[in-house]
Amino acid sequence: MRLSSARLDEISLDLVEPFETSFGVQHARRFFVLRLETRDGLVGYGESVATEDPLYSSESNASVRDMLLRHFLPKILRSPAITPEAFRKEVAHFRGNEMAKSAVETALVDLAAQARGVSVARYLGSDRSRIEVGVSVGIQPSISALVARVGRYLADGYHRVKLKVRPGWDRAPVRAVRRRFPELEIWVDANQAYPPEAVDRIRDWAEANRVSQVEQPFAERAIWAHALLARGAPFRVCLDESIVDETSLEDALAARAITCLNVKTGRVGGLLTGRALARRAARAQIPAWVGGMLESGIGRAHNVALAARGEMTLPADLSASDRYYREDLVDPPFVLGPGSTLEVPRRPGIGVEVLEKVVRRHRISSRTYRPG
Ligand code: OSB
Ligand code: MG
Repeated sequence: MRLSSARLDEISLDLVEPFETSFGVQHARRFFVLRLETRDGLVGYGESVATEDPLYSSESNASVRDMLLRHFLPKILRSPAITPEAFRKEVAHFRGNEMAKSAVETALVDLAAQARGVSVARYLGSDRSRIEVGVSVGIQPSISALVARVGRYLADGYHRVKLKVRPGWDRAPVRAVRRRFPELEIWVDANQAYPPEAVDRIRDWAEANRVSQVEQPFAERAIWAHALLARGAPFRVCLDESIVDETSLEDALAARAITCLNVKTGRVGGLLTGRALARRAARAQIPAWVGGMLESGIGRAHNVALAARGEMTLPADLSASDRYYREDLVDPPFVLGPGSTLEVPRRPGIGVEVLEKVVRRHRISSRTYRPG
């Protein structure tokens, strides 16, 4: 493939309601959409999942923009034959910056799939036509608000919830949800908010309330604390932020610090690494599932394609478009179907149409780059 242009749009989309985690509250998402066009007239899209400030990980919109403008876009525009695999190799010497890499890689996968006449799901070797999903529930203003929020998501049709927790918002809210919904599958996610000393306390409230999975309670690099929590725990210990590449997964497995893997396309540099990590998890016999970063329909389509792979044995954090945004950037939007599922698009590429009119309405800036 040879590119004729790369357009970088900065988008701001208001969330339908604020999303609070241990690292902050998001009212809107501000992110980049990358549109690549080939000389043959194919158009591929990718999305960056970084936020304005580096709160989830060390990446931010500023770092993503810098990597794209100074390094990645010039490279792919210059290349006479660019593929997702070649791009991964060419940028491997740049440390980290996985979200920036992922924005490019996913757009290239969209193009490569279209060039082959298949969907991104087919391109990745995914074979499901629907994927099971759950919903990630932010920290709420009160416990009663949380119980009501969970109740509405269940009424919408979601089968499992992931409650965001942090010190001071854990035992009581989790217990209240458990009391109101005795059979519900409950996961929790702390986004690194606890010190390693909290191992016993976390085990206590998680076990008492039949939480089936605890995600990333400790710091990204606190592998040992996760291993201590996982030892003999009646719940899975899921790593999110700690796993950024194949080496970090290998180390976490060796340390027995991981009994479940959250695969996030943006965090690991794209779909190809995401697939490699899922395969490794399957070989280690630990369940894997696809996580989300409140993506628009563009990133969601890529994630859904990855979630359609057989290694993903737990429901994804990929909810319907209307759980996030009043108006999505794609058509059709993702809607929740029977059995808490989303349909995997079948058409070539991401399989949904990007609504350029809606993109224009929500964009803050736009620049187009060409070879030479
Ligand atoms: O840790 O999984 C996370 C959203 C933003 C940043 C981090 C996380 C999340 C979510 C939301 O949990 C998942 C979704 O997109 O629905
Ligand atoms: Mg998480």
